[in-house]
Amino acid sequence: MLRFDVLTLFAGYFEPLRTQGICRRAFDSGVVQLHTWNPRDYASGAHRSVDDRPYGGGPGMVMLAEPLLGALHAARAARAAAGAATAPVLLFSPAGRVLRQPEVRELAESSGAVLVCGRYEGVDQRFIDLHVDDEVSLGDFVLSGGEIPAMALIDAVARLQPGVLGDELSAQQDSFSDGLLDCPHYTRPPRFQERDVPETLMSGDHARIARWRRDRMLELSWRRRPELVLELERERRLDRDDLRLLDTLRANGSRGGEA
Ligand code: 9WO
Repeated sequence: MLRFDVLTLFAGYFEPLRTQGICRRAFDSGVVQLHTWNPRDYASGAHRSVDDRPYGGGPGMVMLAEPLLGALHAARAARAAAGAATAPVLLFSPAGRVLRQPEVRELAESSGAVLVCGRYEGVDQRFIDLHVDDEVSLGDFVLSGGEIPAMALIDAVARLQPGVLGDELSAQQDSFSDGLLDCPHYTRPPRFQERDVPETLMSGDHARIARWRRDRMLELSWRRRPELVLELERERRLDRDDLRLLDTLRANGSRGGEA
């Protein structure tokens, strides 16, 4: 069972995850569990402050270490009481390592994680140094808090749980399942604004369709994310047909651009 304990000042963000779409199924069936812990509940003083002004001056506020530690201890105790295995503590920040699907897959097979959602200008560095195992980034942009990255991570692992996607195969067939971008998809009608569905997809020839899809994955990945294709090539994970197409793509000199 996959259990997430989320340290957040804004537990309400996570409600839609429990009540909508694919993730809802994961929560309803109990294969994924989510518990939120509000640092404010572990704050001391009459004002129960969770933030204070930064030493050294400057704009904004910094999250206090103590209320976060109180929330972390409560989360750890609850996990232990529930018999859940110890889990890594992850903090979402653009300074972290960018999350990729192999790590998502690893997390999906684990017992979960404690997710720390920062707010304001950031978290007191001593809490990070002493209690955070890994910093996780979703990319080079700045948000107002770690909640949305936490939701993204939970969604990414929830959909990989057995029985959560209606069609078990679709989890395997998605972008990145094979280290490549996904191929284009088409549905009815056969003609839309003068554009026809690619003839191969209407042919009923399953082998030809599979090869067409694989070629489109390679072609799209080569144009937009050549490093993905080069990684598969290095790891010898391309078959002979893949390598033949790759030769053609290289000859056309279309790497990197959209030309
Ligand atoms: C912000 C930041 C910016 C540049 C370099 C390092 C940084 N760390 C943080 C940080 O920890 N920010 C906290 C969480 C508090 C402010 C809002 N936070 C946040 C997380 N903004 N953006 C993210 C984030 C997380 C993962 N992927 C992209 C953005």
